Amino acid sequence: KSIALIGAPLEEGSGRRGCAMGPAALRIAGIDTILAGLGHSVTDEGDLKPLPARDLANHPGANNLQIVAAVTRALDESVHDAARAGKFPLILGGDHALSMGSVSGMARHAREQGRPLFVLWLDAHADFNSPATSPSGNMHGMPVAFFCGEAEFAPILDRDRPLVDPRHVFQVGIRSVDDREREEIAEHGVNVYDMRAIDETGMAHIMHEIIATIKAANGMLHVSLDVDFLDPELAPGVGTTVPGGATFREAHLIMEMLCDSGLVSSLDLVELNPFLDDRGKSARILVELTASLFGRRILDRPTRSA
Ligand code: DIR
Ligand code: MN
Ligand code: MN
Ligand code: MN
Repeated sequence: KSIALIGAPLEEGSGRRGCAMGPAALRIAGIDTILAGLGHSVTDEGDLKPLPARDLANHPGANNLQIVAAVTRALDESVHDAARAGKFPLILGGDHALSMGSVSGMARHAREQGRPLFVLWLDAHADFNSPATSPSGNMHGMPVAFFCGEAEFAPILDRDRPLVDPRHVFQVGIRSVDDREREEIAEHGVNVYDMRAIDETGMAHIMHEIIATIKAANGMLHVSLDVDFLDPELAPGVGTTVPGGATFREAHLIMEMLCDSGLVSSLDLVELNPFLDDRGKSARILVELTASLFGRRILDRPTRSA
């Protein structure tokens, strides 16, 4: 594969400092060399330059709306451009608000290809708040509502909505949901596999189901990996840890099965806060998981699971 690394050092969506150092930490952890070592061609586009967003007024329910919108507009363009050039956009975050831009860029690309875009959201949180419902005003808790079509977000990016059909969104690892989010995800028909579902049915079963659905629709898949999807013992470098997260093997299994599926077209690595990390541990695990997605395997398997 030809992979484009796009740095998005956004931290203004998260309500605290530190995520702006995420792209640097992922580069220091060696993301380019590990992917090149797997036989891929990697180009690092450097860090994104935000586009103007001075048309937007401050909003009491959406902190730092201007800078989040400026990054969204820039990322929408660069992700779309990379995908159209036949590259795999790999976004080095940055807080989760950046997924407004990456998903909209890929949604545009998928539409031009005549294929539906699916989104796999690996996160402790549903990120389905809006300026009207958010308890915090932090926009990293809003990207799923953004691309699932909440009208309030229209001034950020002028597009046909929804950008992604909410029934094409799969959330896995969820264990912290606000009251209003609970209603919204149910109303929109988002597919949610919470931690209990993982405990009861197992990750392999869940991933088989998701992969089969996307294959049947000839879809493309965007994967968005929030560090807090992982258990905090494994990955402490994030501002919003929630106990009881995914294990090392559950996370790698997802990536290994996705690799075999051949469906993944783009990836976000988000919410890494190196200021809170333990000696680069969380940055390293993100890089290792990315390697599994791009073909690193324990042993070759003669028959690949569908
Ligand atoms: C909470 C926290 N639901 C909010 N969200 C986080 O502020 O909207 N998302 N941490 O990753
Ligand atoms: Mn473009
Ligand atoms: Mn998130
Ligand atoms: Mn989260």
